[in-house]
Amino acid sequence: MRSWDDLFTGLGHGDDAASGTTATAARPDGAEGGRWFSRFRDSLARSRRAMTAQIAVGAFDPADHATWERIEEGLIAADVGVTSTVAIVERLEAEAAAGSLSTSADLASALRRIAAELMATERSDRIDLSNELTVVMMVGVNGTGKTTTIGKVASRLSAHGHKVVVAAGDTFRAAAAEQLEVWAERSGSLFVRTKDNGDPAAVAWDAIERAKAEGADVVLLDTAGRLHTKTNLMAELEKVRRVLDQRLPGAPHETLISIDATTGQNGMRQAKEFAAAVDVDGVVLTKLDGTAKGGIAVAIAHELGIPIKLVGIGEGVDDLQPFDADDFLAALFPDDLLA
Ligand SMILES: Nc1nc2c(ncn2[C@@H]2O[C@H](COP(=O)(O)OP(=O)(O)OP(=O)(O)O)[C@@H](O)[C@H]2O)c(=O)[nH]1
Ligand SMILES: [Mg+2]
Repeated sequence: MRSWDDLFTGLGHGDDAASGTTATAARPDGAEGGRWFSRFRDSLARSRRAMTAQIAVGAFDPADHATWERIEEGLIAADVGVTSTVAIVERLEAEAAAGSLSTSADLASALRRIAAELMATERSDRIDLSNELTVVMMVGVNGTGKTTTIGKVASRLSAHGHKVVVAAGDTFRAAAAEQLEVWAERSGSLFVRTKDNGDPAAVAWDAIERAKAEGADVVLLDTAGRLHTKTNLMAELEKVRRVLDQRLPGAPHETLISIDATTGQNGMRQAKEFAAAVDVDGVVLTKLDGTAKGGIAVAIAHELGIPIKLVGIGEGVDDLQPFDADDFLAALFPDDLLA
């Protein structure tokens, strides 16, 4: 097992397999896409409509200033954010001036290409799960979907034969451990917790001990999204990381930050503060099913410089998918964008 991607291939797509409905939706590149791709595309339809409502009021005319204003407004409406929007439109205008943009299909294809370039990061967009023991730590602002994502990941891992320890490092919020325990049971994972307001670093320690004792190969560590103060929270997360590394040098192998897509630019500002304090390897963009602002993915990858690895598209156990920028951008900026 080498990567996140592997967790979503090689098995039936969750309920699809169980219910006997086979995955049929075709991907634009002709590859086998599966139900998830059509759902992903549906969830972006609203973002696309928000954008085209702005853009499509007039004909696409690269020589007309109003065209560029509309494109700018459209990108902002889809929550691509000011910084990324300005970068995209500048490059589009330069290409138009060079004569390479004349039709709206040219525009859509240039949007996909430029956005993909902005979203490309130096960091690996994969996770290696081939260690003897891999520790994944989940961080992020409260309510963004950390616990739910851990539940979904635990279930994917279990389905692929991994032995998982789920650890309740959020000791601050009452009922946080109980919420996680439900997910742990559902996925057949081992569960580690401490008392309310206990030390999360002790939970991290216990989780490694338990994994070693029972031969588990993945630890998923939940953390608090909120404490009395932000400074306390960052210090706590730092301590947890130190303890993990002490018990298992190199851990955590993967720190994921969850970002709620529905909170748009505000959520991104909060995520920026988090990412500045904690070393983050990847983003889980949650609640993409409930937003007309899917363009936030472009802003996140561009402005944070952290790859989006997974997307949440619902509250159910199978509503988590690996992020594929090309698929995403094909859904956001289809050739018939202005049709
Ligand atoms: N629609 C939708 N809802 C989601 C998704 N992910 C999480 N949720 C819901 O968002 C709410 C908050 O999720 P949690 O997993 O509890 O968030 P958290 O980050 O652990 O929150 P704290 O523990 O308070 O810090 C729950 O009601 C989840 O069911 C998603 O991808 N789509
Ligand atoms: Mg939680």
